[in-house]
Formats: sequence, C-alpha cells, structure tokens
Amino acid sequence: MELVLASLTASMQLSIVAIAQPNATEPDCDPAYAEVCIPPAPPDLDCGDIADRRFRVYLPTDADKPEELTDFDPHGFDGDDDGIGCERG
Ligand SMILES: [Ca+2]
Repeated sequence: MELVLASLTASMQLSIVAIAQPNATEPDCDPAYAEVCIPPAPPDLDCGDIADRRFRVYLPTDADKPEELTDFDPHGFDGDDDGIGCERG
C-alpha cells in the first residue's frame, strides 16, 4: 500500500513538471537581438513600435551568435544588414 502511494505521488509530481515546462521554455525576448528584450514575432514589430535604437542584431556570419538561433532579425529592424537595428527614427 505504501509503495502504491509513493508511486502515485511520484507520477503526480511528474505531471506538474510536464505542465510547467512549456511556459518555462517559451522566451519573452527574441534571441535574434543581443542587447534588448524584444518579444518574438508574430506580431511583426517595426522600429516605431519599440523604444530601443541602435541595438545589436545578430547576423548569420557572427561568430558569437546563439547556436540555436535560426531566424535572424524576424522583425526586420536591420534592413541594411549591418548588424545594427533601428539606426534611424
Ligand atoms: Ca542596420
């Protein structure tokens, strides 16, 4: 009986971890932008929607870019691809 109870408690704890996991891994800041916290797209944001200016945008050629990063500049802040977002405006 004690064994059944212990097993039940363990499986309940596993369920709680499984439920909590998706929220923990969902980023609020898009990893494409190094210095600022910008929510991931969608929705697509423009420079007019954010307060940050002249912040770093990771380029595919950057040696120090995050390894898991595949979607570079999803918001299109760095239209001229020089690695700096929202120079103007
Ligand atoms: Ca730029």
